[in-house]
Amino acid sequence: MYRSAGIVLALLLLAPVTAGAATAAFQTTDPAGRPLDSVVLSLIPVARGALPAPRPARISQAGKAFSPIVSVVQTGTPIEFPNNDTVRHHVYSFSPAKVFELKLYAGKPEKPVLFDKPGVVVLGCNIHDHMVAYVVVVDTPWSVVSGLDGSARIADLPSGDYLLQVWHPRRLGLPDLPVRTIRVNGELSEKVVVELKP
Ligand SMILES: [Cu+2]
Repeated sequence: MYRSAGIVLALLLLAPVTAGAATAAFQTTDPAGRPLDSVVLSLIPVARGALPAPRPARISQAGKAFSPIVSVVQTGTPIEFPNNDTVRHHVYSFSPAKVFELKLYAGKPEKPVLFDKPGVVVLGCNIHDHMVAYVVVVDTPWSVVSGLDGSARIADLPSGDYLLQVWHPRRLGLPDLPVRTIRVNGELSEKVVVELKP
């Protein structure tokens, strides 16, 4: 009696989490099969429905470097740029997807910057030429950046058809990789090979 009540309760608790939500696991490598980090993987739903609202993001500066160096955000995401260094930074972008500058500042700038157009945004600092970061802005909340071991996963993925878009900082200036269609109706595991500039 107690046991069956427990099982019913467990099923009730599980149902809302698993209903139509899968996880996509990716393994990214270079053509030689070596794990590749910093690969941006985006699953863009083919059927355009209402998407969840973008969640705020953050790119901080510490040790005269951006962190993270590679980000992917949904179109419409506000990004904060807190400066954790004692020196001041002057963050800017000339990329068509987002032209902006945060003039010489310490601490946290007053307002986040709204990334409102899809595309690749290259960030720099006027004071420290070696500082660089990349923000990939995509029309989907389902995206991820691969880790040092080349693995990445996207959770809570509703069933349906998606376009898999792939990007890497060392592909700047190269033609976009072909977009692949992926059907999600359960757990998914994909290998992704990325050719880089020599
Ligand atoms: Cu700087």
